[in-house]
Amino acid sequence: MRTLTVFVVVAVVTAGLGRPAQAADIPAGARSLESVNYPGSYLRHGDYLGGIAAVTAASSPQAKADATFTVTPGLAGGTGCVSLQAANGMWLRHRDYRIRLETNTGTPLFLADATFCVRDGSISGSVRLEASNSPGRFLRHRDKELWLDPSTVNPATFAADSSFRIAAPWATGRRSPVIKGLYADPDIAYLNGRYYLYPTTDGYTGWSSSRFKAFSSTDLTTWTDHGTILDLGPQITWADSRAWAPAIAYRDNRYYFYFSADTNIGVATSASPTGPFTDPLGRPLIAAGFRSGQMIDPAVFTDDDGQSYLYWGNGSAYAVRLNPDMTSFDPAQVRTFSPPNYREGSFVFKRDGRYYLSYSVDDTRSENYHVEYATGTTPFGPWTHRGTILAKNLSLGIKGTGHHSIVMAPTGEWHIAYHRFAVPAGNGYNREVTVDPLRFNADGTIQPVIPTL
Ligand code: FUB
Repeated sequence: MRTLTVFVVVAVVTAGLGRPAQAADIPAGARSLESVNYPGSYLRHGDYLGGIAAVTAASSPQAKADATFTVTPGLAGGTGCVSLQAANGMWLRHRDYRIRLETNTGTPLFLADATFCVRDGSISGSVRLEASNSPGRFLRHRDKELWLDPSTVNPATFAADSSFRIAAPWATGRRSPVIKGLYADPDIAYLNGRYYLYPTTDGYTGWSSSRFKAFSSTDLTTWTDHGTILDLGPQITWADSRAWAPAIAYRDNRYYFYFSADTNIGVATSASPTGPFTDPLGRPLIAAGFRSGQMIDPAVFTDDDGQSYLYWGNGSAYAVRLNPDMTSFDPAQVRTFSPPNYREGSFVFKRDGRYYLSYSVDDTRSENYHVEYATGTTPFGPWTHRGTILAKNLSLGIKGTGHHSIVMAPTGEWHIAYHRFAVPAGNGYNREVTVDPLRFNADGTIQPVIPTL
């Protein structure tokens, strides 16, 4: 076996050195990188370290995913430089000259360590990856491990060890948008052992969609499309358009679907989280003009005592206790908040006895649309502003990150669903939905979300 390996190494390197190298390039998107001198072995990660390993059609889905990376423009910039992102959102970077898989901390050092400039490989069609911040050091395999090494002795062997053929991806690379197509304003919930996403259907100038859809998943990765669950045209008598920003709630074996329609807020009910939903009121729950600003962007929080609260607003944030029927409230009890920079998209959740109010800032058509939050001791505050938790990342082409919702998994981990401009060519009317981890510091404050592709 050892003899055969050595023969393959020598044969490929010799052949390679005789041929002109091809212009170095790796097209963006999902790719697998095959070792030039170990054909059938691919660049991969395992236990958060880089290496190479054999992958075949019979390999496990995990092995295929570990050998697949999404190639993006270099996080640190640079012409002809790229970064490689794994399906879990982490990036290949070098640290202490070892190639590792780590979460983007956003520091200049991380961005540079995760950026490699593409050079010609040892044979036609292969490439080498030179560290953007360590010229002369290349990503190479050594004893099946990936290191960032300079060529010292035996340049031919080194060139082969650091050369990779760009192959078709063994698995799907980029995991987002999690629901394919143009959607925005996702409300995420965990109901009956499944995650559900209820978004705005996007892709219409002026946000003029009339239909709401639902999606569900067991793993936050593979989502089932349940189709249209409410269509304003035939189903709602008092509005036809601008079907925006829904929210789901559950009480006593019924599901309550709150939605914006022509800048009113309505509520529809169903026995199933995927509908069909019907309008029990035949009128808005909150009519346009009820308070200042647009009556849009409902969100529901249910406290440990079973009391549900409705939040909504644009320009000002409003909240009120819902009556037990979930379809009415006392208008005299509506509270108004003015958190700093508040625009819209309120969301409230509770963790370790503390209430969190998060919301969108700026205009959804701006690349600067982002999410800030505040904490309080009751569902009505008073609120202490804590700062930004989610914002654009231009090095990844991620813009307009906002209108979010938050869910806790059965494992106790938290996730944030939000929309961004569709990557790469979207805007405020062409948005897409993704989900990323939400992490907390020991003092209960929220760590800035690391947006991933
Ligand atoms: O999707 C239409 C509107 O854009 C939503 O109601 C706002 O929150 C903003 O995301």
